[in-house]
Amino acid sequence: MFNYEFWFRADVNECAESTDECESNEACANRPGGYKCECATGYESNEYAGCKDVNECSRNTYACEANSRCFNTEGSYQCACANGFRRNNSSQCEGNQPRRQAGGVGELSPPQEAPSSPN
Ligand SMILES: [Ca+2]
Repeated sequence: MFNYEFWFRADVNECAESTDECESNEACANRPGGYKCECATGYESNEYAGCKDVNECSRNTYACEANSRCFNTEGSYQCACANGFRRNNSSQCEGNQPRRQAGGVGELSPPQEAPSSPN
């Protein structure tokens, strides 16, 4: 016997219709008869806290140009010119005053990570 109800309801795409209840750090994946919330790009599954941000900077999975530094952000990361360097018209970090290059505070302060202190 033809199951009309199953045929009618088989292919509801909750993701496309935005009726899913995935969190902002999750990506909706449509499944037959339902959907699944998976960690979005830039996040990974954490046993205790759901999808957590990946720190690309500490994992060395970032790609920043020369003379720039990596700053972790929620769901991604950003590159900012290191101290003494400025972004030129070619979007490269060039410096004519690289005097405070090492050990200084960056031009941007990372919003979430407290600097590690020796004590
Ligand atoms: Ca990140």
